[in-house]
Amino acid sequence: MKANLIAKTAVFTGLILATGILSASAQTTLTITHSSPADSHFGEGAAAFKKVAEEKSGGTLNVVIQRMDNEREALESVQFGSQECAMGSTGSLGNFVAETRVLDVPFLFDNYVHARGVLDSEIGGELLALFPQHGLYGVSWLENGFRNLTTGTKSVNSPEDLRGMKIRTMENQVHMQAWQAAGVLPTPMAFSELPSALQQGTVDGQENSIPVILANNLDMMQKHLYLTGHVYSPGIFVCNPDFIAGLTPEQKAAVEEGGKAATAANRARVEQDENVGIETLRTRGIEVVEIKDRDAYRDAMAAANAGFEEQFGAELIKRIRGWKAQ
Ligand code: EAX
Repeated sequence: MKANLIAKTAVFTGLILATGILSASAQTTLTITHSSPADSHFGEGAAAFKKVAEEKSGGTLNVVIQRMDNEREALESVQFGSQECAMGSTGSLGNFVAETRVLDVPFLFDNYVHARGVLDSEIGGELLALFPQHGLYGVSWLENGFRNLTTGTKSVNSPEDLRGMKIRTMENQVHMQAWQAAGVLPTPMAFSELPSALQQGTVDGQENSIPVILANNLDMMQKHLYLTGHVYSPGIFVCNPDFIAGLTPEQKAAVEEGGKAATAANRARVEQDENVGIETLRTRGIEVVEIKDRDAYRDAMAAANAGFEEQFGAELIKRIRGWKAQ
């Protein structure tokens, strides 16, 4: 009787275990965070990823999308493995994969075609290949957009006026060095802290892409928008390398396909925001100032260039600047 009960319990436990294992292997949950709201260039990238990755994995991947505006913490969590993947700007990525900082050099790219071309070329591929050495897996390059200066009460008629101003920057050494060269007091902080810093006036201004300004209503907290386009801000889609290594070949392919779809959707939204966003911002009330003499901004930051060449190699910078569409 007792033996029978033990046997039955064993079978029952075995069944529970088997079902547990089956349902666990049937679906793998992939949590991905992104900065900015769902209705943004990153939100659309994440949604496109979810659709394609779930479909191509035959339903074995369950993608959960969450918002997280502290991009450094998101990267730390991915590296640590407490979340599977993240999308956002490369603002703090250089603190993890130092080599990617070369992309943050101001006035490096002439336009979107140039920037996208470099990221899609072997240069972008070589950089992605370095991620696993730093505990991250780079799925695909995304885009945050060319960055523009915004200020609160202070107006800027020329880069000279920037001297002594406190400008929030991303937690990015290259950006900080460039602003410092222009006489600015760069104030690095996570994006999650930016709205309150602007509202409280702890900084005189900030710089960001049109998609980010629009999606996060930063224009409501600023009076002037200067279309400086001083630096291209890439985006990145990363996952935890052990998570990727544990996927089936079909799931891995689904993540890669999803990554391509994310890039396409994200870039399309940046383009749309760039095309109609400036007008939208103008009608919402912020003063939009075209910059006739962008070279003046380039010159103001030029003192940082020698340091950048030393850090990243003049050869690589030249290779990026000289990229031409095939
Ligand atoms: O979502 O921190 C920043 O300014 C970045 O542009 C961020 O990606 C915003």
